[in-house]
Amino acid sequence: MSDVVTLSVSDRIATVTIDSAPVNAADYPVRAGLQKAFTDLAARTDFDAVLVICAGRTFMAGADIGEFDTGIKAPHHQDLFNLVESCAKPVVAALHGTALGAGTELAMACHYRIADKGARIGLPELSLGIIPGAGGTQRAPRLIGLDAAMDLVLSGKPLPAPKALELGLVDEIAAGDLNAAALAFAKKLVAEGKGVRRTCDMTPKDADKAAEIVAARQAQVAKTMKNRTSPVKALEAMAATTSLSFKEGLKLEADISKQLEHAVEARAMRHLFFADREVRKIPGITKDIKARPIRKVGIIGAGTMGGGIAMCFANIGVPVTIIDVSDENLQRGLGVIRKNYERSVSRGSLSQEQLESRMGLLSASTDYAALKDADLAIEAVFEKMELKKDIFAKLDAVLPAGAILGTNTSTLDIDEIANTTKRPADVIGLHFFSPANVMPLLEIVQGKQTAMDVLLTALDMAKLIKKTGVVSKVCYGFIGNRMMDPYGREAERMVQEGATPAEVDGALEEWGMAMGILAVYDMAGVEVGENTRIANPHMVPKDPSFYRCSTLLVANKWLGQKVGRGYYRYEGGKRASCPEVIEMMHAEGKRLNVPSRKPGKQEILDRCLFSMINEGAKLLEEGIALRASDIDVVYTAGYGYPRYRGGPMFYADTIGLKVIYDKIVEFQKTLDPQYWTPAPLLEKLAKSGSTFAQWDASNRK
Ligand code: T1G
Repeated sequence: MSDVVTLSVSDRIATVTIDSAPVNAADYPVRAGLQKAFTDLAARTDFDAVLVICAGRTFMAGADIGEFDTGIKAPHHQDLFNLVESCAKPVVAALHGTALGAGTELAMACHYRIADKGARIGLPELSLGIIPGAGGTQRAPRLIGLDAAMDLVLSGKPLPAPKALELGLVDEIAAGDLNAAALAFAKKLVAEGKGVRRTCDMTPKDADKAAEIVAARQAQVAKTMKNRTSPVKALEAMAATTSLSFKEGLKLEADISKQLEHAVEARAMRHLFFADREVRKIPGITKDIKARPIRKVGIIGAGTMGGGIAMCFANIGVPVTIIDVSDENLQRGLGVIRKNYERSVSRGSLSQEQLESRMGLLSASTDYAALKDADLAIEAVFEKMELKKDIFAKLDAVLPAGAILGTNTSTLDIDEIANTTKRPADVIGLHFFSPANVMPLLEIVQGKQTAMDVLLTALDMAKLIKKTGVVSKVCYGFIGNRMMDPYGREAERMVQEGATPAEVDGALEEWGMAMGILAVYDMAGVEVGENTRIANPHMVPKDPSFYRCSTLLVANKWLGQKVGRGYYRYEGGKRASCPEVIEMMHAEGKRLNVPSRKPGKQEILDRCLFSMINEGAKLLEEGIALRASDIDVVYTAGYGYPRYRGGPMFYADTIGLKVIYDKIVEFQKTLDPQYWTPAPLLEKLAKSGSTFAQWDASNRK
């Protein structure tokens, strides 16, 4: 027997135990061990039932995702799970932690399933650009019905055990110890003479409604998962359960899996799976460095950002004290937080009791002395350096030694702020994205003097509050906003040249951006960018046409969604083109002698996406971003960049850096040389036929 899969028989119950940290992924050793165990069992008669259990923190959490790039050796998942299902005696899977992907498929190939009450069971393969490839598309519909199976696969969200029980995905929820309950369940099966119950022999209970179910799900995919292949193919494979035999359906599933595994969509999403975890690996944070405790948090500023950040900590049970200059501000801020929680209660994602316990963790004061026992304070006030310096001086005076001083600034110089304190090593940037209690991205901005244990604490904190923390060094706009600058500039410029906001945003949204950049400005407030440029005149080129569109909108107080008009008009939550604004911008372009032209969709994409990539290359060579894959995480987690494109730098690699470089050189001639100078790193990689991925690999410490 392998050391990751063991087989034992006691009291005529066989137990197959998988023990392969960290998540019992179905890598080759696990698959080979499982194959050996069930091959041995096929030749034995000294048992009446089989338990399949996993050691460690979770039941099998899927195939080994890394194997897709290195090659998957036999035994292949489908064949292996068919072997499990063919067992002549009843096989019971005991599920705990997160049974995902191949883990759920293994469980469905077993004859019965018992789950720990906290277990979650899912088929998240679409998040990797593939479909369940270990029999899941054929067994899930047979077990829980076609529509429920399609919902499970399309959502990718793991089901809590009670819901899985309700759907028939599990047969019982363990009252106490899972393994003991599973053993009792198996013994009861034997005592009651209940034999095998093979999923492959079942028929989807809603097979008679297949046509309408499939049509509805196809419409859902067309609307919410555009530009993607895997969701469409997943529906095709699952629909086959009502027309093909189990064996034919498995063949279809295998053929589709083969087609998808190395397509760009799957490679992009696999890249992000690992990139999302790579961000936590920071050179210089060695094993001996320990994170500081975070037992109490102070938030300075009871506005939208401060309130959202406070919720992040209250959500994980950490007490928060909110500081502001007046009780009126504090009460308003607490009121907004309560409203946010009440919305979650009305949606059913939070109980009233949870609401009250979270609100109970929030206290408010106008006196900084209330922070005398805080381990972390995060300033989230207006973007004005003098104001922030004043706040940091107050924090420096009251916070206990060892406390961490964080600033939520999105553009100002962390080092300048740090130097106003006596403890610059304890100062760090924690750039949340609005709404802070929702958006997953957190830019962790490492100042020149930020201590390594402070950086580690911030990374651990990000995981605790369920954020994707990405480390950036200090520059104007850090990673995300620095790259958004040229992206937005090109969008605005094309409107001055003669395009309309709807044409620019439409091309970007058709390509896959969640929202076009001009609509983003309307959502965030057109004045935000304008105020930042006013506060940082040194950052704005002398070119008078630069960002003139938003300047004009701000001058007219057309600040975007909140006032009903900006680049667009907003009626009933819908955005519509605004002829008056378009005319005003085209006239301004003419007044400033911006050459009139009508960029087509491809030019819109190239100018917006390649300007972003060029800036990303500069961030890498300046050492602001540690990895190209970190930039991909920033853009997919915080800027609505489609995950199935892998992020700006991955996308660049799929286009080819030479193509991008040549296009930028062309723009340098035909557009504006001050904006279209190829980043030296991009030029170097393009000319050497290299990729950003190779740059990352060569720089991995
Ligand atoms: N394969 C390889 N490595 C994995 C892995 C997997 N499936 N899951 C986790 N890891 C690594 C991860 O990279 C990290 O490594 C460490 O384990 C801890 O993970 C045939 C084709 C289970 C909810 O999509 O969702 O089955 O960074 O930091 O926050 O149909 O891991 O420490 O070196 O995420 O506690 C489907 C993916 C695969 C589940 C735990 N399964 N994993 O979260 O820990 S495709 C998935 C997760 C498939 C079949 C198809 C999470 C988790 P390192 P972590 P966590």
